[in-house]
Amino acid sequence: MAEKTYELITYEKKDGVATITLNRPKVLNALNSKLLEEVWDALRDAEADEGVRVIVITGAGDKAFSAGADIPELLEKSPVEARTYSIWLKDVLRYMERLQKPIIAKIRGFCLGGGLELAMACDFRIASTDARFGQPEVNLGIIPGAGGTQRLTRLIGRTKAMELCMTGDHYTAEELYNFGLLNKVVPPEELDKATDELIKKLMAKSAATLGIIKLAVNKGIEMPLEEALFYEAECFGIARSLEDATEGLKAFLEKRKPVFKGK
Ligand code: CO8
Repeated sequence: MAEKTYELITYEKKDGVATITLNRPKVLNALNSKLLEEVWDALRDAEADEGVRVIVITGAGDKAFSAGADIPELLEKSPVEARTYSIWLKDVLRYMERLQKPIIAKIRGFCLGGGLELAMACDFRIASTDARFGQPEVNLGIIPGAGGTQRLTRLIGRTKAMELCMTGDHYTAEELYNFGLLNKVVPPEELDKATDELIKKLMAKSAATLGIIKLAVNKGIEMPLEEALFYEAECFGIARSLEDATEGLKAFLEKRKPVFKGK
C-alpha cells in the first residue's frame, strides 16, 4: 500500500514498522482535532496493511511527545462541543486498544494531558530520562477528557492517579516507571535502540498470537474475573487453532526456532 502524507503528522512504513510522528514541534506537538484525525487515519492504514507488524507513535523534536490538547482550540469549544470532542476522542483511543497490532509510545520531553492520555492508550511506553509527565488540566480549570481519570487509575491505581489529576504536577520518567506506567526508561541517546530491541522481540512472535493477547488483556480487564477467565479460555482455543500454534509447539519438541506466519 502506498504511503500516505499528512499535514500535522508524518507517517512512515519501513521493515514492518509504521511510525506516526506528531509533528507540531513549535507548540510542543499539541494535539488539535485535525492532527488527531490524521493519527486515526494513519492507524487505520497501519491496521489494514498486512506488511505492518508494529506501530510506533512518537513526537517530533526532542522537547515533547505532546504537551496535550491544543489549548487555543479548547478555549473555542462550547461545553457541548467539548463533550462531543471527548466522546470522539474516546473512540479514537478505543480503536487503538482494539487494533490487533502492538502500539509503542516512544516518549521524549513533555508528555502531558492529552499527550499522556494518547500514550496510555498504547500497549507499551518507552521513555527517555528527560521525559516529564502529568495531567495538568486541573491548572487550566478543566479535567482530563480523553481517559486520563480512567486509564491512569487502571494503570497505576487510585492513589497515584488521584494525586496526578488533582495536583497537576509534573513527574519524572523514573517516578512514573516506579508507579508502573512505563515499560522502560533509558537515556535519550538510547531511546531508539531500546525501542528497536522491543520491536525485534515482537517481530519474532506470531503477529496473530500477539493480536489475540492484546484483545484478551484489553477486553478482559473490563470484565469481572470469572467472565474474563472464560474469555481467556475462548482466546486460548482460538490461539491454538492457528497454524502458528502447531508450528510453535512442534518447533519446541524438534529443538528448533519456530517459523511463524501470522496464520
Ligand atoms: N496547546 C497549545 N500550545 C501549547 C501547548 C498546548 N497544550 N503547550 C505548549 N504550547 C505552546 C506554547 O504556547 C508556546 O507557544 P509560543 O512559542 O507561541 O508562545 C510553545 O508551545 C512552547 O511552550 P512554552 O514556551 O510554554 O515552553 P516551556 O518550555 O516554557 O513550557 C510546558 C513547557 C511546561 C509544557 C508548557 O508549555 C505548558 O505548561 N503547556 C501546557 C501543558 C498543558 O496544560 N497541557 C494540558 C492541555 S489540556 C488537555 O490536554 C486536555 C485533554 C482533554 C482533551 C484531550 C485532547 C487530546
